[in-house]
Amino acid sequence: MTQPISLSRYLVEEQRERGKIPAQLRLLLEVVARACKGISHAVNKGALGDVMGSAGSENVQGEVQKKLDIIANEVLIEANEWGGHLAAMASEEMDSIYVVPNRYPQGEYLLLFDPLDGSSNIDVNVSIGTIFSVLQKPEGGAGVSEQDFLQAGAKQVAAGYCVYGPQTMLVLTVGDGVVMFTLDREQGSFVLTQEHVKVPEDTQEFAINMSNMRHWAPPVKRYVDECLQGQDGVRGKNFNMRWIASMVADVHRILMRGGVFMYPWDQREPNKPGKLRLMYEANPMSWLIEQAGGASTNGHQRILDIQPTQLHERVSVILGSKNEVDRVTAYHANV
Ligand code: P6P
Repeated sequence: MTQPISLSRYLVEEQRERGKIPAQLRLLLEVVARACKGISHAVNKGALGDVMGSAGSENVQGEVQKKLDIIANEVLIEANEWGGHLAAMASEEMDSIYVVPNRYPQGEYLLLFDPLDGSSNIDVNVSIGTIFSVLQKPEGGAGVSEQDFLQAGAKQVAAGYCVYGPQTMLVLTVGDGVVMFTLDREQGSFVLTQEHVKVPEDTQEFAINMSNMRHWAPPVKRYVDECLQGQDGVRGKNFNMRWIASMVADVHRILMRGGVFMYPWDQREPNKPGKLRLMYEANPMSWLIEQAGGASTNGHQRILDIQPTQLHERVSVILGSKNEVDRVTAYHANV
């Protein structure tokens, strides 16, 4: 029986055998994974751990923070600030960047995260997750500023998520395809359970919040209407719909069996390009999807090519099976 491959062994081999990552990035990813194990432990306690419900505060997005949002944010900050591989961190839960304190050595990487995405699902026991993205701090310049984070998603050196569902799974790319690890709670370690993850180019499953239909732009409405017409319509096949309201869980399903996920611009807040955040939701998820052979656009351009202007800027997201994303994007071009 072949020896199971741990996350640590996979990362050492990515560094030593395949030369895909330097030691400092390997160390950073090991620490992020360890922090996710800690978050998983807190999430799994539920009502037994006094971690449910809201914290009585709002985040930079004006959203009510759950206790677990704050706990997860603190776990990631405390796990990563002392290691010497980071210059600074940015989080959905913090207004501005967190510069590594002077008492610790500064590193060359920038870590961005949504510490607990989908937190509206916490109190109803539906899968949630941590999303993370790693950038290299630009060369030169003393210190580190928010401007250093404003890099296109194509500049990421690592990206992934940890989904806290029936299994706790870590899904990762360092630009060498997508790999999945399952947490072995008896060993306390992530074990490689899937590599060479591929998103089928076609699908019969779409994910969107249908309650917003009356607010959508025509290209999105056209695409969904055609899916709903099923085999009697222009698509000539029936479609299924899923919406978990937890991006991590919806993206995980798409990585496992294909599909298209859409959180498009809509008329409810016309001045906002979309609901989801570019830097620590759309960019890491888009890189994972592209590394698995899928596509990801904002309806007009590749999400990974978008040059950010603000740390917490939002973006319209259409990602998943390449042929479906191409179709929705083409409908936007024909407006
Ligand atoms: P809605 C969770 O709050 C989140 O940011 C994503 O994880 C999810 O896809 C989306 O928002 C759900 O939004 O409007 O359907 O509740």
